[in-house]
Amino acid sequence: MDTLPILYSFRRCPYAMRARLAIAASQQACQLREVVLRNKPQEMLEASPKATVPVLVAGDQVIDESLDIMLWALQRNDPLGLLGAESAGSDQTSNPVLTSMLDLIEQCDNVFKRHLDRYKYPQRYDLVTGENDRDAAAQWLLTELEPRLQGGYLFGSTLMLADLAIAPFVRQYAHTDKDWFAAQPWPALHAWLAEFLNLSLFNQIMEKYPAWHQGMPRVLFP
Ligand SMILES: N[C@@H](CCC(=O)N[C@@H](CS)C(=O)NCC(=O)O)C(=O)O
Repeated sequence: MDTLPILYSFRRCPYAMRARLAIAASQQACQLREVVLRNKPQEMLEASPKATVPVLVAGDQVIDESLDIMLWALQRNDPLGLLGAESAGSDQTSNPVLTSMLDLIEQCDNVFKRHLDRYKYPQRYDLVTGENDRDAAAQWLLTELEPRLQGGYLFGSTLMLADLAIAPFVRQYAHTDKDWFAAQPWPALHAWLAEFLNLSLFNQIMEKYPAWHQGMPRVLFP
């Protein structure tokens, strides 16, 4: 068990959620270390001085970007075909679906996330209200996600990497003002988010764990 990879995680962080989703989907056993962001463990900071969660430590390898953790896990084992059917064990660049998914995820992490933060915490950005950013983020949801979701998921009729990588951020957006979100005429997006929130995979990764400290019993994940 000592050799199991260690995942530093924070339950409510959408980046950590996407990492946990991919690790759970890949059935890769890890030791989960729940982090308190204002009191990060020294062991995590030594592994990754950039000090964001999630961080995965697997032997000598330290992976401290959530998307890289997803790819690491799913390239080892992808029983749900989340990377695209032909990708198992193959070169990422030869998988056009994966390339398109990575492009959409990059837009989420750059364009959508920026507006999400400003919508959720306008005072941190010296804004009187977050409404302009709420609307700019909505524009991205409408033009980039809603049309794609006609098949049920972002890349067709089955759950894939992009759904797991993006849904935690849309969840955060929806929860910022639930009534406003529910009133928007976005049927496919509403159905997709509701289904994501109902996934047993999602409920599994939202289990609560006490904050980790050296010496406490290991928490096996998933
Ligand atoms: N690009 C990073 C971003 C991770 C990130 O920003 N995580 C936040 C929590 S949601 C964090 O750890 N922030 C540092 C802090 O709040 O101290 C990734 O994809 O893993």
